[in-house]
Amino acid sequence: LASSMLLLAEAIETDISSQFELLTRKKPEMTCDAAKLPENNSKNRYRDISPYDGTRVKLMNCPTGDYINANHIKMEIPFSGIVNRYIAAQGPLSSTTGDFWVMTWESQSPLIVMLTSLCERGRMKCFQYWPEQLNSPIVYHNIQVTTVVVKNSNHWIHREFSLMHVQTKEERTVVQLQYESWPDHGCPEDIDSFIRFMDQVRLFRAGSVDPIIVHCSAGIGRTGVLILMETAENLIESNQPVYPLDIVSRMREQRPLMIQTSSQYRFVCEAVLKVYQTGKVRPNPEFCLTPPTSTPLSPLSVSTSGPPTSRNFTSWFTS
Ligand code: PTR
Ligand code: PTR
Repeated sequence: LASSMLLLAEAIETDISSQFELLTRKKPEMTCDAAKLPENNSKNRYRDISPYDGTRVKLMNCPTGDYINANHIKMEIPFSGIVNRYIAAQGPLSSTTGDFWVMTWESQSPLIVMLTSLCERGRMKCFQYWPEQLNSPIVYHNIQVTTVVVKNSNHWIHREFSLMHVQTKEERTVVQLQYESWPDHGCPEDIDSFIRFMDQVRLFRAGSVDPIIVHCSAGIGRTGVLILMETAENLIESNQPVYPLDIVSRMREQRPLMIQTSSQYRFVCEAVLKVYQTGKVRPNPEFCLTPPTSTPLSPLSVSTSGPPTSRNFTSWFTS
């Protein structure tokens, strides 16, 4: 039995990867022209990662122009009234740090989720865009930022920044949660700590109608994993089926390439399953790797009859 389970597990793994690999990585009809303008070229961390024009975040009052490498992402949870808003962004460069704080201010975001270290394997992944020293403000464009709290736990760091708009003197606090131990192109080392981190993210989102800002280095791979995870958790809690492929498609309609590798996709499917299995007893939602073939991929579909061709992810892993 053990060996046949192993064979089955291998088959599943191949299946998960191949389904994921078939998804469109970038919508051909969506342009990314603003990223390629001469004045914006140097604002992109990676030449091959550009935001769609249609959903890009436009800065309203920024001395360096309206462009930043970031997209608005909206994930609706049908029938629940929940709409989670995100800004998915690249990790700031030293030259775009002011732009990043203008974006944070103008979006009224309560929370910045950072899913990268500053430096990985000797390569810079993100500029340290906040003041290292406590209570030593730095002004970025027209936003004064003061680090007021730093708390370390095993896998993440909790910081709080006090922001003040230099002209209006309006003040605001923003929480930043930085998850460490998650290299780009990879997966978190520890599934349980990632799930606990998600609880923190959701706690600090606190039902906000304003977007939370999520960034890694490119703002696609790890950022995509986090958004899929929160969406799936909300679906499970509102007793609705979870179609992870469908969620990936919805994200990629709003920012290209979201979730970078099939192992990241597999990781997040496992994390969703774990949340489902260890969660409070709820009516059994479906967790299906294949969306119903009879309905289009978008918008996020809810089937009452169950997908005709799907295989139930749960049964693969519980037996
Ligand atoms: N061209 C870059 C590279 O592959 O190195 C783009 C890139 C970088 C893509 C990081 C994804 C990356 O991961 P993440 O979005 O999780 O920071
Ligand atoms: N607990 C998981 C398992 O062994 O099934 C750990 C795991 C996670 C294994 C991701 C493989 C994973 O994907 P990949 O081999 O594609 O990196």
